[in-house]
Amino acid sequence: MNTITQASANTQYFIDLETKYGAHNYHPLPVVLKKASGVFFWDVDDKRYYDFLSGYSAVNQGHCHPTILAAMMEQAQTLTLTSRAFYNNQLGEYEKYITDYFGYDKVLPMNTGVEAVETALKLSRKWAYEVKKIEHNKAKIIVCSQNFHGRTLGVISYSTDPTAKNNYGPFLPGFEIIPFNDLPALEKALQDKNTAAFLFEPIQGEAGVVVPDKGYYTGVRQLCTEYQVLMVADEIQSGLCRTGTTLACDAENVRPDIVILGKALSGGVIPISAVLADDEIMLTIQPGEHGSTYGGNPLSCKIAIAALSVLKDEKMAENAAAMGQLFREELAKINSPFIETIRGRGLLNAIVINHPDEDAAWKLCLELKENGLLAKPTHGDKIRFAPPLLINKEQIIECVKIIENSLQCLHDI
Ligand code: IF1
Repeated sequence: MNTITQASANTQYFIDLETKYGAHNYHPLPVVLKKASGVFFWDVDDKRYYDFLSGYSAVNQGHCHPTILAAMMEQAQTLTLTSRAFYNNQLGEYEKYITDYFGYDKVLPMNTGVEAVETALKLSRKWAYEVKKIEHNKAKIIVCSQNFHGRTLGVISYSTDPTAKNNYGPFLPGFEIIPFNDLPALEKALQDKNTAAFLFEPIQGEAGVVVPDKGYYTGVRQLCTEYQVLMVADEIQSGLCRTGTTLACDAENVRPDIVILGKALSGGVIPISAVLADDEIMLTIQPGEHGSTYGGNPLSCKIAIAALSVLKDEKMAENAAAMGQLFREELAKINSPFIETIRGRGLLNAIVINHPDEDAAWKLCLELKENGLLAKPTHGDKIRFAPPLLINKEQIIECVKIIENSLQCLHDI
């Protein structure tokens, strides 16, 4: 029975405000949230929902985590921003903490994920000219089709999604696009002696949670080493315990040359991102050659240390691995004719919908909302399911039941 109801007056009021006064660069689900804690949201009518998007994996630690908020509130009353024109007593402590945490010589702190991706692209090019000694202005960076690395002009230059780049040209040159999860294609592209780096998502999130074959990370590592090309892992969405290991590349004990972090580095509190690399790469950038007003600000440093410590102290990688396995197994038991594929690793999962109605995934998400679970389609027929990593067994079972009940609506459309 299709139970999708008209939005309440309260909900409609806030939707109308955003429609009238805000840019229309999103098409949100018709729900207006006012409060969140752990795995739950509450809307303006006090209805509770399971959050199965986690701010696109920015809220791995759970909404409004008390440890992270406490760190934020303490620092917010003390010192929030010095700029990098001066030293402060938080940045060095954070830099030591995060480089020890991930095992790299140095970190370059930024704010949004895409700023960190752009930083990694600049580092890769600078390293190629100054260390690998490739021809000036000839640096090539290999990327994968169906990639998503952010929304700046530089980064969308190598997007293969027309929606992300339509009428935004001209674009940044110097990229070659190969298929994801294709080692022979990578080796072929690496024959170009001017190759600086291979930038990839260990699991392609926006493409619909595309998980590569076992051994892919190992193969990438071997090829990048053999051809003296930087292996650059964009772990902004796949990292920070989301896929059941600290970094997705840890699943094969592979160490990228550059690791890019964002999203859950702040636990969903404020934008914090980071680029990790060893000295040979990181020290190619000299004073004045890169920066950011808020990058590495004292408030972010305190928040990020708390966000990282929570992941480890609360064993969130282990829980993500166990709960993700349970989620996929329980989903499979539904045996729904409308679920074509279930895929993912840890608590980064997605289903591919099988239905003649091209809006079936959207309509299912509306039904899920009515039944108390918030998720959103990606690229039409795929629905990403990514709850906060502290979700427990009983909650997983309850949410699979909600998904099973909601799937019934697809019989009626
Ligand atoms: C939107 C997608 C997810 C990312 C990876 C870099 C960035 C992202 C692997 C840039 C950001 C966000 C952006 C947000 C929706 C969301 C998203 F649907 F766009 F593709 F998660 F899959 N690398 N992803 O996933 O980080 O600059 O946004 O901090 O733009 O709609 P950012």
